[in-house]
Amino acid sequence: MVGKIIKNISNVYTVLTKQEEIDCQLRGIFRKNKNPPLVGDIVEFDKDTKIITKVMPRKNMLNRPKIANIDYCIIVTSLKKPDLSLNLLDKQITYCLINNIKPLICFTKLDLITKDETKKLNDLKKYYEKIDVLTFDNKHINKLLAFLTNKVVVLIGQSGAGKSTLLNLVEPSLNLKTSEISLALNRGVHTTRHTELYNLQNIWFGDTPGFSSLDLSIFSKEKIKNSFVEFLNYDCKFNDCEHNKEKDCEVKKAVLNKEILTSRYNNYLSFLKEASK
Ligand SMILES: Nc1nc2c(ncn2[C@@H]2O[C@H](COP(=O)(O)OP(=O)(O)OP(=O)(O)O)[C@@H](O)[C@H]2O)c(=O)[nH]1
Ligand SMILES: [Mg+2]
Ligand SMILES: [Zn+2]
Repeated sequence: MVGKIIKNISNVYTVLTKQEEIDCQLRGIFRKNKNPPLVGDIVEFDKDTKIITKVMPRKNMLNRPKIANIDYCIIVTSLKKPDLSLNLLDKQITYCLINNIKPLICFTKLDLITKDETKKLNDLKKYYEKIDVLTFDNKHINKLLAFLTNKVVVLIGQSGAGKSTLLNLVEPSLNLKTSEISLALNRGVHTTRHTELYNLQNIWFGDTPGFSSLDLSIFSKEKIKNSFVEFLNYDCKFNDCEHNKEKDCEVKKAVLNKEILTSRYNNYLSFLKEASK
């Protein structure tokens, strides 16, 4: 039989077929394998033993959170509690693009920011839209839903950002567990512990455990550079310009001219330092 893995908690993989959900286990070969099946995978399994025997080729995957075959990734980004981190936001955008997944941003906690901060947010939204990253917020989810019909969409972001809350807004009867952040640490308390796909309003949504940091060190400088798509609009003197220490760099000029956000450029330099080669 064939189905889609919609949930994985330790050794149990819940597979959805056309008729039902069936809890399956892995064949030994997968357990030794460094590349086990993921939530989102289409798999073959034995109807009697309920053992997964084969994973179909994937379109794409993420390692953190672990999930496969995604159309869009919503980067759920809290403005306060936990506070907005443009470094983490840009890192998540880079992470999605390197993995061939289209990122969107959903801002949360707009009710907790000042008028001045709202104005800054609107400028920020314009910039990200210009580089082809659509932005939404959790006060206007209908706009988001209309856009995502029939897609597989994974929610990623810091613990406490409001991922599970967003899905409860889409479908209140879902009633996913959510928790207030720790005020002492100003960060979430890791409420969601596993990745699970939910079909809500004809969209597959993946709720995932939050993280506080992401590691880009396995990626090359070249890949990181190419993920800053706005840099590709500039012709530097050297073709392989890293936009770093080089003189006569058009990207650096564009930062000075305020065509490129200073935060984007500084985050780029910080990611380069992390890169593998
Ligand atoms: N004021 C305000 N609070 C919000 C908003 N969205 C979410 N919250 C609150 O933020 C807290 C964390 O929300 P969760 O949905 O649990 O966050 P999460 O991203 O799922 O966190 P993890 O499961 O730990 O990764 C909860 O107390 C929510 O009620 C919002 O737009 N405004
Ligand atoms: Mg959650
Ligand atoms: Zn350059």
